[in-house]
Amino acid sequence: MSVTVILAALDEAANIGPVVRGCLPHVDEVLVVDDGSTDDTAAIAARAGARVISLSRNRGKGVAVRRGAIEASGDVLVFMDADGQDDPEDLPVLLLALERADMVIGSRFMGRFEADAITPLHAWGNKALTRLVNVLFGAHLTDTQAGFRAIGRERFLSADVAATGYDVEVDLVTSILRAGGRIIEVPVTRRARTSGRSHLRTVRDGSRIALRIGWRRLRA
Ligand SMILES: Nc1nc2c(ncn2[C@@H]2O[C@H](COP(=O)(O)OP(=O)(O)OP(=O)(O)O)[C@@H](O)[C@H]2O)c(=O)[nH]1
Ligand SMILES: [Mg+2]
Repeated sequence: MSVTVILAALDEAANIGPVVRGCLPHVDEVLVVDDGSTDDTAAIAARAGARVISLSRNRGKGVAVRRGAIEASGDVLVFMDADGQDDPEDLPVLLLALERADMVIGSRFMGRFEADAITPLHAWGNKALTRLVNVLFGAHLTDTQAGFRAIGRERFLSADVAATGYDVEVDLVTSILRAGGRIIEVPVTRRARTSGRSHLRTVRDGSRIALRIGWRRLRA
């Protein structure tokens, strides 16, 4: 099975090089979807050894993730953050677990957060959103919002994933749960962002994700 790591990236020039170089020894392809960055993300990623797709303007993480899945050459996809918060050394654990599941999530809450990797508010918000998914979809997950995931490419492409922003994680999880698929979580280490800033806007994105979870349940 060939493996593609997909890095959705927005203005991550300061972080993306080491992430690409860290992933390359573990996989067959690293695909960066540069989403209208205004810095040198695309050039630095390409220099580090990634294949780069540059979108002409910023369309959101969900759009970038889907575009990456369509373009990837691997049979297996691994989605990771491009800001260095996910550790490429955790890749083998996710890939091994995928032999027993439809999707594997790298759970930050089963693993650990390094110092300054998350604010107390975001930790609370992530747990609340996870609980909402568990209650509405009868699941027992610990980290439904983690972007660090492995899934077969065909399985991803057949999933009902339409969200354009950070709510893309909800669509993927709920689509698999609704289809009776198996999701396994493995513990990962979540690091602090070394440079740049998070694009997540707590209230706007958090409420959008919560609404998306409710809407997906109503449609189920
Ligand atoms: N393609 C694309 N990627 C994005 C966009 N917004 C964020 N990302 C990427 O998605 C990943 C996670 O984004 P962050 O803003 O760090 O959010 P987060 O890590 O979930 O939240 P924090 O814990 O606050 O850092 C990073 O690799 C970003 O570059 C976007 O609009 N388009
Ligand atoms: Mg981040």
